[in-house]
Amino acid sequence: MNKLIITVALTGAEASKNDQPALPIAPQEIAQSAYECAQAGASIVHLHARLPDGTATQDKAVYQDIIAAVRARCDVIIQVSTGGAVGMTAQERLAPVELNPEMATLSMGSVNFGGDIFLNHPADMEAFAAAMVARGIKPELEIFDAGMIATARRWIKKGLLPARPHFDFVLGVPGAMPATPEALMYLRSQLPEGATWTVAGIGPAQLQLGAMAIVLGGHVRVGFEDNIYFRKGELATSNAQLVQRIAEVSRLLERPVATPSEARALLGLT
Ligand code: KMH
Ligand code: ZN
Repeated sequence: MNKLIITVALTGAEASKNDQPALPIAPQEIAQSAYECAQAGASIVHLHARLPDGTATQDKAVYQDIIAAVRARCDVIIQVSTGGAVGMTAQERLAPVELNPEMATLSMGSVNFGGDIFLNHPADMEAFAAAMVARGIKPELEIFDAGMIATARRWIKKGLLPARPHFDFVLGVPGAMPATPEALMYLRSQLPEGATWTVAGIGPAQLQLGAMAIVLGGHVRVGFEDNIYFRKGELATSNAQLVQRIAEVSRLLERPVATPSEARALLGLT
């Protein structure tokens, strides 16, 4: 079986320092967290940016500061968010792509998102995909519900997305696909030929579905964006603590963890 790629979603757009005091917000905090996670076994960092007051932003300059601070510390694969936060315009969301990161997320459809709607108009998504392809950025296709894989398959056929796509199944968002083993197995059964996949379980499912993915040959995303707890009622002390745990589970299951350069080879990054 391939080595395990661990992605860490360090910050997200939703949680605050009130919810999780160790949430990294400032560029230097995010970079330090990225470094600790890389030491613990993460090979991809999924980045969101915040303003000093904690508000989510897609400001290119803030992303640039974060990326420079991460790069000064380690060689982890950088994946920027184009999801941003609910309510942002498409133009705002696309801004960090201009920094030519190795990867960027691409949400494959609209979905209820807790009490909000995470809107992804097909025309915007197509423009996002074209911008990534033109810049040689590998998209990570964010799948919140089953129909989104069907969209991805159609788009691959039409040549709008690269062959050998990489998917992220985000399971357990209230309003979207639940974080159940059955949901994961169904999504996996729908993947196109040659695809790689990772799973981002929300809350306690981060560990449970992560363990499933390790056994099934998929990859795993952990981190505060999706889960701020180590176990029920106990906040995690850091993103790195969550990375350490999933890396340990993988080693116990005899699946070694990929380094960033091994992850680049697995994902076909140049
Ligand atoms: N914050 C969510 C509304 C992504 O990063 O691409 C969207 C999100 C997805 O976080
Ligand atoms: Zn995100």
